[in-house]
Amino acid sequence: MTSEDAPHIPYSLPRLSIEEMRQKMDTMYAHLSERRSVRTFSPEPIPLDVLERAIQIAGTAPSGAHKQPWSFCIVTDPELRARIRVAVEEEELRSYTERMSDRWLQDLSPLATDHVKPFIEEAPALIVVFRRVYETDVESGDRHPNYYVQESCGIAVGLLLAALHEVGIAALTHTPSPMNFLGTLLGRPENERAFLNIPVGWPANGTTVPHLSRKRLDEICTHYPKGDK
Ligand code: IYR
Repeated sequence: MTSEDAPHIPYSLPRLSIEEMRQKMDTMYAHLSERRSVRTFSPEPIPLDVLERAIQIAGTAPSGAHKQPWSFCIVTDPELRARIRVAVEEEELRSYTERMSDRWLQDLSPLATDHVKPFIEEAPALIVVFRRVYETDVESGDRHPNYYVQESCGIAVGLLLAALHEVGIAALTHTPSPMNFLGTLLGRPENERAFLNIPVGWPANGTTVPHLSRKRLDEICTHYPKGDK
């Protein structure tokens, strides 16, 4: 169904050969499977226009009713990052000592994380992502809801991470909790809630990552009917 005030326009995609599809997928998988969360960054500045381009890619994500309920803040200001680090470490200390269960701490132990977060100051930039829970009509001041905001922002961040990885920029999806202080420190509007803090940069020399493996295809994919392939 189309409506008169929102006309639809023609759309098509290139039709690849099956062999080309397989090859492209294999190449993309080989490349994306090299993506890792990194916690040690070189302080070298990254060109901001490259980060903006990655954010533009993130903004192509689908979203509930096309509301595009996301805002991305690029934070390079060292003084601001120092303040964010203090607030982050205060919350993380409480999380590690009071909020997280023994089971949670045990699950995290292979990652060797703790409440100390030097990457907030060492990485050349933070991309702080906010989810916009509603929009305010400029004229009437009325509030309009956004839809599937978590899902929409999650997809956008997935695209952001893939875009950064494409050009060799490492990232960490950091989730201090609670993280309301990010909205306060960055002076964000009332309709925004911090979603993720993403330090980005080149990995520091000597960076190591935990030796993790990913689930096999048959562990994450089920066919219906069962025998189909
Ligand atoms: N936010 C904390 C704890 C943490 C939680 C999960 I789940 C992780 O995958 C990693 C860390 C921190 O950043 O240390």
